[in-house]
Amino acid sequence: MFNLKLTGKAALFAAVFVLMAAVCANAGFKKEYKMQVTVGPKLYWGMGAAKFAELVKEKTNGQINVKPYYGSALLKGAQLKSAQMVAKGVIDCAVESTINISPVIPEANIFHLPFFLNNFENLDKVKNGQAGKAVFDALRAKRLEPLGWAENGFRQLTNSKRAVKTPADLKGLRIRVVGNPLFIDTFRALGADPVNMNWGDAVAGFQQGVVDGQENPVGVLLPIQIYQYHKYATMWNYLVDPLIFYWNQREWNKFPKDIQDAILEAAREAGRWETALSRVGLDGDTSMNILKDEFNYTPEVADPIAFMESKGMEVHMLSDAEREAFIKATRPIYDKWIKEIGPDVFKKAEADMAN
Ligand code: X2X
Repeated sequence: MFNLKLTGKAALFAAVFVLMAAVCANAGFKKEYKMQVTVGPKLYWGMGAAKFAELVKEKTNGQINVKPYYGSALLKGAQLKSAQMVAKGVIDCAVESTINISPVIPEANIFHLPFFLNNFENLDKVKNGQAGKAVFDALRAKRLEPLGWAENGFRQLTNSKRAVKTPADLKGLRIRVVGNPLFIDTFRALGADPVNMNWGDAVAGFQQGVVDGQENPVGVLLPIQIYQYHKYATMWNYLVDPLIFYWNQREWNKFPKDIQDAILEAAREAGRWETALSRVGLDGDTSMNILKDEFNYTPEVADPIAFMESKGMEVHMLSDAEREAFIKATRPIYDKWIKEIGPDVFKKAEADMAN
């Protein structure tokens, strides 16, 4: 009798426990997962963040709510703190440029060696190859879970003073760069006068003429209407910044497998869409066809170069012969930066490109 009573009580406790566990599991998700985004919602990168949030909601049946905080609002503009703050769990996730994660992930600077990866084919080989894997492994080692790639794009030079076709043309120009020291070294090697500035201050800097020029991809330059401030563009593909979707690892590991799979799928799809958007008109018809065929999406600007010209810009396409002088001027910084990145990662990238 006594035993039976106990068994009955135990069963009741067990049932209550199971019920509570189930309730907790559902309530275990946060109301909102905060996402760091460096730029605003109109830039292609920002549009990719919105797409990701929308797809996460859809694919998790509304269980996971990602909220993008644009303009590095969670970091008070300090874009280079992104990886550190997501690793700490102050921010849940991000879609971030490799440039901005490099203080925590020096391997990510493999994409920023000047005139190293200068076309989409090489970029894709490196992202999908051994070097890309090394960057993802480095994120995991810092308690950041990488979910997938997107793209800010190959960075192009614009300025208000003169056409730039040789390093001599850059001499003395004040060029706004991100506060990643690799960029300072590169522009000093080219004879320019680089100025560190967070993105949050940069557009006002262009407007007020605090700097003469800048370097950013077309997916940033068109939405901020760079043609209002700068007449000259040099399309030189001198380096690229892919974007990475990543999540605080502790939070990530709390998700059940089906939620993880849904978020990974959202990152893959949003990344494919945003990468195509950032490449439209720069890779023949390839990206335009991806957007039309896979996403039934027509971008506003089909040809970014023609668009900039239609706004009065003088756009110079750097030729291979002209590129040689820029390569020669920037090679002296390679030794130092290959050491910082890791010589093994550099070798992997070279091998990926040779594949
Ligand atoms: O600050 C920049 O130039 C930007 C927006 O491209 C990055 O965040 C790397």
